[in-house]
Amino acid sequence: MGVPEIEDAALLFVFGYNGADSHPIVARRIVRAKEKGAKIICVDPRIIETARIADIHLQLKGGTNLLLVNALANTIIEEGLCDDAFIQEHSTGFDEFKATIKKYTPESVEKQTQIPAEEIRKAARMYATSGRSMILYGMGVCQFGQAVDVVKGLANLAIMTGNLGRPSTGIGPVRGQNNVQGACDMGALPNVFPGYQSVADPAIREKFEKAWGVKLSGDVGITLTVVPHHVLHEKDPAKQIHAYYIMGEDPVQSDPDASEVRESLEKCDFVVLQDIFMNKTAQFADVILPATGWCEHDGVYSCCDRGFQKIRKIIEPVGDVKTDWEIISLISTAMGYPMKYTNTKEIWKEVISLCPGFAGATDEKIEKLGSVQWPCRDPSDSDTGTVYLHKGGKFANPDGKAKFFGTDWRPPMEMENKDFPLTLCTVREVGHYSVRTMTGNCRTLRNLEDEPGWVQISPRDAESLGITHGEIVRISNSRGSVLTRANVTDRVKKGAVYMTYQWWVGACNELTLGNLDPISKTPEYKYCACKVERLKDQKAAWDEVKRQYEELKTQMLIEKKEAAA
Ligand SMILES: Nc1nc2c(c(=O)[nH]1)N[C@H]1C(S)=C(S)[C@@H](COP(=O)(O)OP(=O)(O)OC[C@H]3O[C@@H](n4cnc5c(=O)[nH]c(N)nc54)[C@H](O)[C@@H]3O)O[C@H]1N2
Ligand SMILES: Nc1nc2c(c(=O)[nH]1)N[C@H]1C(S)=C(S)[C@@H](COP(=O)(O)OP(=O)(O)OC[C@H]3O[C@@H](n4cnc5c(=O)[nH]c(N)nc54)[C@H](O)[C@@H]3O)O[C@H]1N2
Ligand SMILES: [Mo]
Repeated sequence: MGVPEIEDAALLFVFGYNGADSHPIVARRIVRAKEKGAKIICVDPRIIETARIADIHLQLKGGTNLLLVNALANTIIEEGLCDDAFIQEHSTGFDEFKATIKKYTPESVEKQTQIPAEEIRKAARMYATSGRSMILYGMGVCQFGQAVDVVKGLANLAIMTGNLGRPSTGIGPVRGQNNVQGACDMGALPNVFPGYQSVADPAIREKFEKAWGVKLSGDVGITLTVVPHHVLHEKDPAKQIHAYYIMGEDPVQSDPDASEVRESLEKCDFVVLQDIFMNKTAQFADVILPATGWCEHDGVYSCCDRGFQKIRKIIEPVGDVKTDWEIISLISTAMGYPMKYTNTKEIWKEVISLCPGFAGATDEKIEKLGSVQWPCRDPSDSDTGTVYLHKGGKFANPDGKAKFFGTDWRPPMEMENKDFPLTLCTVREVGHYSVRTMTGNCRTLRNLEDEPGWVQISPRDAESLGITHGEIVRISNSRGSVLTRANVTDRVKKGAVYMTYQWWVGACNELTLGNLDPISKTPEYKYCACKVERLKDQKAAWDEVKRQYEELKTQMLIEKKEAAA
């Protein structure tokens, strides 16, 4: 699907995705769809903005996604709302799937999901019968130990109702950052070269070996989230990590279980950080390579809808910096493999020459059309790219069919307990971005919202803990303990608290745990146990917050830079 198609859906099924805070521009399309008459179903444990304009808000208990998704599928089958012709012609595995989800009646999941069975039925009917239902999902799906199964579960809903391969239908992973899709497109995944070409395929390896004049390994690499394990606990010397080259990432702030991340960085023999600002990880770096920011260089981004778009240099870089591609080229050359690009157009030309799915997305075409969505295989003007996938019910599996996957629900790994009675879920807020180097270096944004961040807590939990709105509280569990402010709000349910991962002092990743989905290796950022405590001496608490913040600002050179400006 393309982002503009959102407006023309007859129904939007927004699942674990908070567009208003995370992608305000996409969120406007959701509002526009509503204005055009679309129905909206919102599945989120919090009363987010989408919930306020939704026809149905399924305010489930966090961590119960697959129970709900399976119950929706169960209802669609039981009530005879399937698109039988589509299932027959375009899919495999339906009978097995049916057998797996038979036990997931709406009644059977009522208690755990905290959603009345009748609400689940209503939502299932609405989704199955709208004619053009589109699913948008986000981190409320992906950041669990069981994530890929839920994505497949959402795909099951689309396949069984024939909501695929037509405009304004389908399943939209509204991907995180402006270029997270591009990182994957360019092969920043452990198992593929650029263009999703498998490293395990000898013919593909041979193609890249010829083009680059090197010998390439067919071994699948590792993901970011298992690096600490490979540094700290790996017994096989061939798999141990001793040096870590980190580019555009701040693992100390953004990876789960920060104390383990720090331990692993300390143990690494050599750490390189290539970034545009000092960040928390910079403290552990042996070498820092300063790069240019997005206004200071040319490039191509891929939008979450697979659209290639150009970014352009509009100002001269300030200071002793180089573009990321120049730094990589220089390092490579120094290491004995000369890279001699003179501009990004040359790099792009090489990309499309090696990736059949991108071959038609020439620089000129992207320039002319503004956005070209892959697959785009033909360089001629007639191929303007692919707005939505699976047209005519054709799928990428060898048999051309979609496959149903029925899976059973697994609870999150660390459930609330006697010592840590609340669940912590970590999310985003609109005013600050990811590890906050970019927005935290901006005084205007800091004036709007600053350290130590907030923890959203329900009025009932706050009352029983004796906490009032705006007070500094301590939030802790077996892994760590941080200070933040209490945001007492009835947008969250009793028993669950929410922090955003933007804050350096109120750093929620001191508490999160590295329970990874077995396939995607994404951590369970959305669920762990914690406790929240009232602090009697508020002045001492604020002094401590200020002390920690000043220390971090000094490390990140923020005051120094501003004093100089
Ligand atoms: N302002 C701002 N914008 C950003 C970012 C930022 O840091 N700041 N980060 C960017 C990045 S990297 C990304 S990946 C995107 C992510 O954007 P989103 O996908 O919107 O991410 P989150 O806010 O983490 O989570 C979405 C929702 O999942 C809900 N949720 C929690 N648990 C569950 C559950 O068990 N089931 C369901 N169904 N929902 C649940 C949360 O309440 C939350 O509202 O945002 C991007 N945009
Ligand atoms: N608890 C919790 N933790 C989370 C999440 C959550 O929901 N909860 N979300 C996770 C998600 S979805 C994501 S995507 C990650 C994001 O986490 P990160 O990728 O670590 O965070 P970012 O802020 O996107 O940027 C990382 C670094 O890139 C630098 N940078 C920016 N532009 C450039 C550039 O052009 N070149 C170079 N070399 N560097 C640049 C920034 O200064 C910053 O230091 O966090 C994850 N961590
Ligand atoms: Mo992300």
